[in-house]
Amino acid sequence: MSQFPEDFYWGGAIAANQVEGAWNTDGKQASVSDIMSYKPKLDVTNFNAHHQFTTEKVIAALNDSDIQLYPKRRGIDFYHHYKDDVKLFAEMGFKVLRVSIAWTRLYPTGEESEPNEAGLKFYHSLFDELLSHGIKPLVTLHHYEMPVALALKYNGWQDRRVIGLFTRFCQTCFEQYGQKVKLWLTFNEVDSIIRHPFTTAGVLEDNCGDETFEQACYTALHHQFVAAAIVTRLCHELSEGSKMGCMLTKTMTYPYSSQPEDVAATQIKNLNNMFYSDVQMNGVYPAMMINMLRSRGIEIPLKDDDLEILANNTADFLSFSYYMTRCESVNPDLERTPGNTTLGIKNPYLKSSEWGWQIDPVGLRVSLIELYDRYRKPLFIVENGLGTRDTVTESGHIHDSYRIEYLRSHLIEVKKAISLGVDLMGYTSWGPIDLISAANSQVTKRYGFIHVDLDDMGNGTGVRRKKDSFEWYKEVIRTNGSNLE
Ligand code: BGP
Repeated sequence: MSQFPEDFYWGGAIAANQVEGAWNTDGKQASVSDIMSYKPKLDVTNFNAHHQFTTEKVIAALNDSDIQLYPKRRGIDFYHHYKDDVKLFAEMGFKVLRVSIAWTRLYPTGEESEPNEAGLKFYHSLFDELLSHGIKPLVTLHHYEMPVALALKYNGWQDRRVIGLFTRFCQTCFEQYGQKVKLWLTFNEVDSIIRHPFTTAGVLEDNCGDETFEQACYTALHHQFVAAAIVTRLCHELSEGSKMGCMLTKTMTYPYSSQPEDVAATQIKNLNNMFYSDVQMNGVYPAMMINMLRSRGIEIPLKDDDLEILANNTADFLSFSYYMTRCESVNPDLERTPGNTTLGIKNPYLKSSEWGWQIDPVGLRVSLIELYDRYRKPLFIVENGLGTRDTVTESGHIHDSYRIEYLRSHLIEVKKAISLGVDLMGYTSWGPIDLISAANSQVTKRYGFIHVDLDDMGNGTGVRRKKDSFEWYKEVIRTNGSNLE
């Protein structure tokens, strides 16, 4: 097979916290992302310093009403513009749109006894709008959107009781939207807990009780694994015909050289990366990882029938994000470059984006083959794209040939993997409309086919404009990828 399958899900991916805005409207309360401030000059050599939070920092942010400093609070106002935006996605021929449901719209503090009606209504309208255009929703249940209230009260996912609260939120989602949504994802980039534990799991470093901060992160991760398994079972029970995927940041690492020590160090990096999907796809903790963690004094806090729950409720498919690759070496003097919330050794064969992320289309083919060979279950690329600055010409055009080239070269590699037999369900490019970037909270790091007239401070009309890539992607979808070469 050298073509994309006939029923291939072409589309785009967004997340509530990066587009909706309206952060305290209609009963919604703050999520962890609403307290992430604008950081255009994020020092990735010390990424953790920016993403480790204390109670004091969170409370200060909650008391700060500055909307400019916290861009995710305003997003691109998708909350009020979604009908027009969905119309544009439909014009491109989208078959699927990946969105997330903000936990805080349905349960503002995570602990209400009844869901918030206005929040329920918003997502009903969004899904109805999508379906009326023939676009299927692919819904992430947890995309850096935990209620801040749960972070403060329970130290987020470190507390096992959060499993129950999240399960109740998911049950509401399945009962409310199970007829409209048949494709679901549990945790966005579940592995990101070790890179930014506060946004991924609400873990505050000063609030870990008897556990060290690192132990608290792995405790929280275990609770997320158990929760993902429980809601996978629930989803199958409550939403007939639904499929539940897990979601990994695919961070492919190459040995910088063929020196065996470089290869060995690289192997560990890659094992670490796939540890998360190993648990969610295979239903067991890999013994080698348990040993590696134990050697650092970390234990997985297994309780009762956790192992059975994990084993019996694996994900139906593996979805992943793919933006860049990196190298590894035992030589400490090699030049490093940032990636998606990571730092890696620079690959001399690759070019980088303005944000330092190394552009590697072939790495996507390698990733697809590796993941399919490892799990033998369908894959779904749910994020891929180029974040970069765009220029609007005097006549109002945006000539983003660089974006087209990035996406085209990646899709050609996807096609090669499919022709080898990789079972790929779909491809949703990240940020089909400009949105607030996750790590830096910038809008000027643009991913979209659709330009949004806003700057980093939120100045602008918010008007949507089609970039050159808009027509290009429309043609890719229309021809089912046969125009790529
Ligand atoms: C992924 C996240 C997304 C998204 C993307 C791009 O890790 O799942 O939410 O934002 O990265 O990263 P950024 O927005 O920092 O450019």
